[in-house]
Amino acid sequence: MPANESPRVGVIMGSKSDWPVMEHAVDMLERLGVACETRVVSAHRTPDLLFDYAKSAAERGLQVIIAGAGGAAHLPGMVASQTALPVLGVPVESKSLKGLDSLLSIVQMPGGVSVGTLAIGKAGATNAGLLAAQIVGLQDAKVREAVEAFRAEQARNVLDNPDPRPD
Ligand code: RP5
Repeated sequence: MPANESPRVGVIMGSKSDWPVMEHAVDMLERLGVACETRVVSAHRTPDLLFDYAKSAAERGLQVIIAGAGGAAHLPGMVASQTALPVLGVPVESKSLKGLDSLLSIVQMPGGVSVGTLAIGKAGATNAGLLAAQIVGLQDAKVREAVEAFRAEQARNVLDNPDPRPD
């Protein structure tokens, strides 16, 4: 991906401590050639920044926002309330409730403000990156081809290794 390409996906998270999960979204976007930006934006610790970030996202050229948070995870929903861009929420695993709290906080949006909620943890972050690329790919044939190639490779890996026993 060209270094000077402007970001089309914003990957934000409530805390630095979310990075080990959210980096999987970034890895997938990079793999599929989608430029992204990353930053910590906390719904509770930096609410003004959250509003500024979400309100300016579309005019800055972002097409999708991925928001990851744990515990009382209000970040994705609050971002969605301030932008018409698609928002993908990733529930980060919490220490006390293993991410069930994060999942329910993100998935139970009231009708009228949507957040596309992914699975808890690494799988959710990975799929958020993939889904964001699929959305970007609606208008970008190169990204669409990268998604198709990724899926074909994944299928080939399974078909080429049918034996479930360890090597
Ligand atoms: C949430 O609180 C963050 O998204 C994080 O998952 C959780 C804990 O944050 P730290 O106390 O580790 O900064 O806002």
